[in-house]
Parts: sequence; C-alpha cells; structure tokens
Amino acid sequence: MNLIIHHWDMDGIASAIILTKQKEERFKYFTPTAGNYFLSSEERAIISSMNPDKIYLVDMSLPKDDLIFLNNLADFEVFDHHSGHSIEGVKIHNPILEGAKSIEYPSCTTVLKEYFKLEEDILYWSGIWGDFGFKLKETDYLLVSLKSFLNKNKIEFKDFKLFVTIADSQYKTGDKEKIYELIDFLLSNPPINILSEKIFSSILSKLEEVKKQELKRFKTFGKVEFLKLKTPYYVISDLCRLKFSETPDKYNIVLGERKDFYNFYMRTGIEDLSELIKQTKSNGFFGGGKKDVLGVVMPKDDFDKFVNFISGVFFKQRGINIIKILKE
Ligand SMILES: [Mn+2]
Repeated sequence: MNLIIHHWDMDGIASAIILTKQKEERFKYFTPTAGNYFLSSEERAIISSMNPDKIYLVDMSLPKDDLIFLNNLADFEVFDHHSGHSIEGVKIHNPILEGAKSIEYPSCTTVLKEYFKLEEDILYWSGIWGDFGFKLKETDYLLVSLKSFLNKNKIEFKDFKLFVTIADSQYKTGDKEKIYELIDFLLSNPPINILSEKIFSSILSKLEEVKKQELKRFKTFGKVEFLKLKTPYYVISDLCRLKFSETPDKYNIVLGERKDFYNFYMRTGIEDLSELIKQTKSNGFFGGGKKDVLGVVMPKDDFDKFVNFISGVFFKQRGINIIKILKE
C-alpha cells in the first residue's frame, strides 16, 4: 500500500485528503509527532516497516537527510509551500522553491489545486484558513473570495471557522490515531459534518480545561515566568502565548516534557529574539521563531547542552540564572 506523510495541522490533513481523492486509491497515512519537523529514528523505522512502493509528502518541510531517506526507500514525491531547498533527484512540487511569493501559495492545498487543476472546495479553503486565516484582514482578496465561496455553498462563516478549529485541534490530544480517524471521516462525509461529531468536537472543551489548570502552575522567578509541563496534550505554545498576554514585560517560558524530547518555548515583549533564534540554529538545535518567540525541540540527551548554551549566550548577561530555573 502507498503512503502519504503529512503535516498534523488543518492544511496537512486537507492536502492528504485532496491528494487521496485525486489518486483514487486507498492510502496509509503517517504524521510525525506534533512539534517535530523531522523524522525520529523510531518514525523512520515505522515508515520502513510499512514497505510502501510510493510515498507522498505533503505540507511539510523535512530536513534534507529525511528527504533523502524517503527518496531511497520508495518512489517519492513532495507537494509543499514552505521555503527550503531543492534536492537533486527528489521530485518536489513547490512553487516557492522556484521563486514564487509565499502570499501566492498560502497553503499546500493551493499548490495541489493548481497542480491538479481543481475547482475551489471547502478543503482547499480550510488549508488556507488554517495556515493563513489569522493574518487576513476584512478587505483582503483571499477573505473576500472565501466569503463568496461560503455564500454560494450556503455555509456559515462561523461554522467554517469552527470546522477548521476542530480539525486543527486533533493533534493536540497527543493521540495520532485521532488524526487518522479524522481523515477517514472526511474522506467519506461532508467536512462540515464534523461539527456534530462528538469524538472530534469534544476535544475543544477538554483542551480549554487543561490549559486553564496548567496556566495556574506558572512560577515566578524575577523577570522569568516559568512552567514545566508534562502532559500528553499539545498545549505548550498556547500556554506560552496565554502567559505572555498576561506578562508581556517578562520572559515567559514553557518547558514541555515528552517521551524522548523537550519542547522549549519562550515569548517576551522585552526585546527582539531574532539574534537568539539565529544563534540557536547555528549551534545545531532544531529551533525557530519570530522576533517575540523562540521554540526549540531537542532530544532529552541534548537538554544540558541547550541549557548551558542559552545561559551563556543570553541569560547570563541579563543577570538571570536560567540553569537553576530550568533544572529546578
Ligand atoms: Mn501548510
């Protein structure tokens, strides 16, 4: 059986479904552990053991060695809209790599729609809304077009948004099976029907409850608000953002512990983190972010190295003993 590897979010799910419908065959699906923009050695082993003849990768920019691994394993093809690099011998359909602007391809569903010459549908729009919706202003062409599509198809805007929120929240349970169940459901039902499917929609209130409880557990260390978190729910970035909205004048840090990895998130309005993000990457850590946020995922073995790194290049000169806080 052939395999589609996809991002765990709305755009990744919608892209996997669009591709499945175009190919008119049954696929297996695989999504990496949420938060990991790479394949762990365990995940590589699982993919190998599936013995796929063909592998599609949609809506994920994996590291070069992962792409080469997949390319050596099977006939391999990528559809994506993230920035990255072309690799010789790997079939990648990604207009961004040929110089297109990211605004022209706000989702992977946009790339697929163009490639297969498709009409707009709710899955196409859900990919755009999931990845890009929060950036759209009332007058933006994309939002105007989306609303006219919804109008024509008699779908309420609020129902559409709720559909995307529900689909986009399934990975947050930490249970990948939920995502595959959702794909299964969407392949044979009108997407908007998930609004009345308790197994998918009840996750929203559960997540709100988890976040409410965890938010109370932040500890104050001078300029630092710190939470260490060990929960199967994927709420680390949400919690960091929630705390930041209370205390933008502090370094708001969440350290999430999972089986083999730590997720480190920091948000602050005190200063621009761009330089720290650059240093994080150039020191070999899987990190990223924007000027007010830094996110890093690391194997547990690398935790001490990371703590020493961020202490040395950032916190020490600000008079903060981050080693003591992170290892408390
Ligand atoms: Mn995407």
